[in-house]
Amino acid sequence: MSEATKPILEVLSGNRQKVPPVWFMRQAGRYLPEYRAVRERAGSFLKLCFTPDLAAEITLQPIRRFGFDAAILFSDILVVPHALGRRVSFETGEGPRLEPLDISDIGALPTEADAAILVPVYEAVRLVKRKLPPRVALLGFCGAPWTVATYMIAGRGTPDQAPARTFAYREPEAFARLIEILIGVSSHYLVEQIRAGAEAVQIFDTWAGVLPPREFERWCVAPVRKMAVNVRREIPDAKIIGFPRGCGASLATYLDQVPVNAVGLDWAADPAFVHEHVRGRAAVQGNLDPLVLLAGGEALDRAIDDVLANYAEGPFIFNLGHGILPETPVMHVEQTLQRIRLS
Ligand code: 1CP
Repeated sequence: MSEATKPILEVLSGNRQKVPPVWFMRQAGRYLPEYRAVRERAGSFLKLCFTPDLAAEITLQPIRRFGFDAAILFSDILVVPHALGRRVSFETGEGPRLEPLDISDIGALPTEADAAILVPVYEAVRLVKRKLPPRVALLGFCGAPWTVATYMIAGRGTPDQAPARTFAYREPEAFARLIEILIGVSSHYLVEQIRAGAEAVQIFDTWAGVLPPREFERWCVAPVRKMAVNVRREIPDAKIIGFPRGCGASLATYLDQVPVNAVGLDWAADPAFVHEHVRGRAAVQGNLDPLVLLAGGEALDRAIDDVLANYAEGPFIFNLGHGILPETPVMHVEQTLQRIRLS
């Protein structure tokens, strides 16, 4: 079966599918008992990311269980700082920890990733690709420079990204250097994932929504635009999904500047705004509230129907508005897929 017959790739080429293809952000992860079992045996999260057999196995788990239309490579956005020589660790139940970056560290950062560190990621892509059912597409990903920088500066996840926002106001030149390094390294990382077999890539800008418009343009829009241009210079028909989470009406600016094939919406997006500003320019992906997926029942059915009514008449990929929560019952994911596919 040729690549063109994979429903997600069709949508990314602008062709609406009668039954919208579906995948979920963080579809491989802690809500799955089979993930928890592998994670317990492996011990460390980074060991999962950098052991191709394990990363491939975890990537395939939600495909086997639910039959999603895309597999997303199991890894994390923070492997990039790790490959730039920053210490990264993942404490169970606490999230990631990095050594916080200060202004003197930025001057000393390498401008290229340690290639050997990322090789196992590309090997995992190759392994998954060989084992995927023919209709299922393989997605690669990375974090957008702004979002990755927020973790590098703060050393951890923060509720409002205050450390990076403050740093960017006080030290714009040093911050710009950090962003430029991340643009270069992340563009190359995506190109290598595609060369290894990823059929589309998603750029996660999870914390795009905390910036005022001027900063959003400087630290989110311009860098992701440069990344898309860099990737397409190497791979002209590369399929790119942008996910500037929480950016509200600034989505129009993002789409003016960033040449993405699809844009991921969070659950707060306004359908009328999306119709006016997104339709005809990019496919839509999203945007079920992860909390309604967790809650289940009739509220879930109603929310699925709303998402379909709002977006499925154009090129559309069904997804969540952000990652699946670890407490989500597996049954609710099954309920969702059944309802979409009967629609
Ligand atoms: O087992 C564990 O304890 C680790 C939990 C976990 C998992 C399963 C983390 C730590 N990362 C992941 C996998 C992951 N992360 C994927 C895999 C593919 C998938 O199934 O979707 C992806 C795409 C990511 C991307 C990622 N990591 C983002 C962007 C998307 C998003 O959800 O916002 C971000 C912000 C991260 C950082 C990160 N890594 C892990 C956690 C818990 C976090 C968030 C930390 C925080 O902000 O507090």
